[in-house]
Amino acid sequence: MQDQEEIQQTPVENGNTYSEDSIKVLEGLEAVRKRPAMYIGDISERGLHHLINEVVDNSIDEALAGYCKNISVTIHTDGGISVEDDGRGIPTGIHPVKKISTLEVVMCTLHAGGKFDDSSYKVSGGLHGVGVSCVNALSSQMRVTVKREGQIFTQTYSEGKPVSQVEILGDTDASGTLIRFLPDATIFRTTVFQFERVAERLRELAFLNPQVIIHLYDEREKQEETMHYKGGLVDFVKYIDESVTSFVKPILITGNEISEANKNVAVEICFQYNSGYSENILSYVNNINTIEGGTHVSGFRSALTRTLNAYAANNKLNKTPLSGEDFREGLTAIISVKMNEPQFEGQTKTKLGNSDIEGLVRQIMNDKLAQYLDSHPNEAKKVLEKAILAAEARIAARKSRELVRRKNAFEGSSLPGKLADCSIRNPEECEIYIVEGDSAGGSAKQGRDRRFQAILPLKGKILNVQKARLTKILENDEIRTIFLAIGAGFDEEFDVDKARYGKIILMADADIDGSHIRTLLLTLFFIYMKDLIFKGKLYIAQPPLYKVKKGKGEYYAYNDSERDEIISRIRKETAARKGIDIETIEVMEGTTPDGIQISRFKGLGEMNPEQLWSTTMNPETRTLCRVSVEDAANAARIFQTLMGEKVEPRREFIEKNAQYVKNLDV
Ligand code: 0RA
Repeated sequence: MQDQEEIQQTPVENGNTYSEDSIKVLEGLEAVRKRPAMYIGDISERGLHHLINEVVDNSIDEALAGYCKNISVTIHTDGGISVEDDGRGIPTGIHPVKKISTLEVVMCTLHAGGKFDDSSYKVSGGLHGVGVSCVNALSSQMRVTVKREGQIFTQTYSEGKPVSQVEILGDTDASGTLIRFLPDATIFRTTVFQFERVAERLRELAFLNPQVIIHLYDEREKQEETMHYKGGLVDFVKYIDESVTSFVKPILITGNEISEANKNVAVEICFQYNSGYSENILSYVNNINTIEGGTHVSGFRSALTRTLNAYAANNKLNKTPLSGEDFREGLTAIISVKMNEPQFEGQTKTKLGNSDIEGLVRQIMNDKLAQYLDSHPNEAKKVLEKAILAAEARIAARKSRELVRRKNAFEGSSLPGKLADCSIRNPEECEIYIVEGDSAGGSAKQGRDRRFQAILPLKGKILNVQKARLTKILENDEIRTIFLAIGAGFDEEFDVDKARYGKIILMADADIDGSHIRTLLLTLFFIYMKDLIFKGKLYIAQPPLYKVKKGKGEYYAYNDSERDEIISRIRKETAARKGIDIETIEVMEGTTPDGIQISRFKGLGEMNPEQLWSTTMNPETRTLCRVSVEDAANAARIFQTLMGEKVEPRREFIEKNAQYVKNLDV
């Protein structure tokens, strides 16, 4: 869920000024190199990983069109990536208009990568469906090898421009495309690919497209994973709910329909109920995660409510009237729609807008769910019993909410006593640090710039909102304090525009406990204040892990490799100054008392106010991670694992991630 994008406060634009007559429309791949963020979102770790998606999406397109079965992705030791598929291969004949090889046209022309026929679904309809030519533009080297029509063709490029002709290497019976690229280190802030981050998206694609077999191999660590889920969405739902107990088998609903707009639409839905209280709906259109939902999700929700209510009425199962949310308590659902020409709307262009899809999904769900309920009376009964319990709890919660509201607990006037507020009132300029522990809270209060920084210290762990019903949540002091301080209301009445701060920053220790607290807080925001995340207002502070000291010089490192870099830089400087060679220095460092001292910060509380300010809170020098719900599937699973009732998977998960504490939030 957390995006590792760095929000270091440096200007995005490079400061170029354009005189009127120097303005020209940038064409082609030069534009991509000048403004990479416009094409791939950003140039952080997220943008880097997005390069792989762009290439793999083309291979998935081939699979959807029925021509490709295997996709292999390799992370090479030189930092490059290969993506190989056994599709038809990129066309190589002479392009009728450009009079050069179509291969070169596809690889070097913006937006020329798409399929030309209308019979297959295009995956590349979403956020940054910019194609393989963009990846080419942002690579210092690229090589494509195509097997097609009996021959093997190849061409190489640099920064998006060909550095060779299309050459024929020999004959073959096979077909397919192999693309190898090396991301341009002058463009990306980091060029190191993370196995798990690559694996997450590939796994998602493998669940959504059960016909493909995806193989991921990491040459660096000799790590590999084959992703092939014949069960498709059923496997996906089980994967997400692996650490919670579900009390019905996953229900699979599929349909192929012609939409009102006369297009072929494939709908696949799988859902199950677990003993938890939260609702978990993941939705996709053409393999793109529609984070903000849309017409397919509305169709699903309304049909779920309508069909279950009708069944309850026909079988005289309920005394209490049931509402939609009652049927979504403990629900994990995946909705996947494949269609032509999806329209994406919303804040992040991840909301399906095509209006005819709502009725189409509703119809398929109504018909097939009614059939399912009729043929599975035991399961139907269990689902309805759960919904009735939820309705009773909801009514109780409303009562206590009204009570709370009457006491004016969430409304503006009275701010919590623990909050050290800032003096500026304009939310856009203000930020609040939600800090774990009183001692760290104290340092933060002293170290902050009180004009625009507010501090809210929290005591210990907050309530796990995924495991508790609303009534209990409303009674919890820590949670009430958070809502009060933010001042934007609660749950259904939550209005992000009323938030008293432009940035909400979570600050916890970089250890397992801190990570757990972060997860609990993320869960609270994820479930009850999602819009803060959509609007990009939720952040995670990045305190340093190490202090490296040499003489009077003090340096902070945020991870192991930064620490090692600092050490070697100091050694080089010392060596240069003393005129001795670096090996001698290394030997001396181990023994001399005036050597380099490395201390590890065990917690925020170990830092004094000045240190905390300069390393973690000063906007000029700090690094913040913005929380995003880009990888909703992974976030959902992590929440279930950390919050679910099964202990063993949680222990395993924490142990596996212990040395990469940061990854717990990914
Ligand atoms: C353009 C047209 C066709 C296929 C492709 C591009 C294509 C691109 C990529 C990128 C990676 N793997 C790919 N596989 C195919 C259609 C070709 C035809 O009609 O035969």
